[in-house]
Parts: sequence; structure tokens; C-alpha cells
Amino acid sequence: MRRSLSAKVLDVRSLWIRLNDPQKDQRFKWVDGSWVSYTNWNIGEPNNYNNNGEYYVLIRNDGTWNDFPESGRAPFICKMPRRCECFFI
Ligand SMILES: [Ca+2]
Ligand SMILES: [Ca+2]
Repeated sequence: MRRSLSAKVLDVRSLWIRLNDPQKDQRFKWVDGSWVSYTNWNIGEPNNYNNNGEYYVLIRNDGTWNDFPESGRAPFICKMPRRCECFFI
């Protein structure tokens, strides 16, 4: 069974999903450089609201996505290899 992810799972309003618009042309890439193939934009998104440099993508607590400016702050989520060594400083 596939579980869906939304910010609601973690009890936050939104999360940066490490998806960006690096060339500032509304084409989105994951931080590993791969192009996005599946999207779940909220109605009207990505809207680059007020031409405010919305180059980062957040997942909202309803599971839909919103492009967001770098001046905003949000927690983030990332995928890690199954086996990894983690160091906390
Ligand atoms: Ca944008
Ligand atoms: Ca937006």
C-alpha cells in the first residue's frame, strides 16, 4: 500500500520538498538535478505570486503544492538511502 505524504502528517502547515526552479523559468527540478515528472499543484499554482521569485516548492497540509519565495522559511523533508551513517554534531 502506498502512503501519501502531506505536511499534515507531520503537523506543520507546509514543507519544502526539495523541488526548485533553478533557472527561474517555471520548470522544476529536484535538488539531485532530475526533472520533476509527477506534480500535484494546488489550483492556480505555480503562480510566481507578484513576481516575487517563487523558486521553491512547498507541500501544503492538504497535499497540494505551492511555489514559494526564498524569503520564506519552512521545514524540509528529504529522502535518505536505506543504509546510511548519520552524524550529529
Ligand atoms: Ca515560480
Ligand atoms: Ca505560489
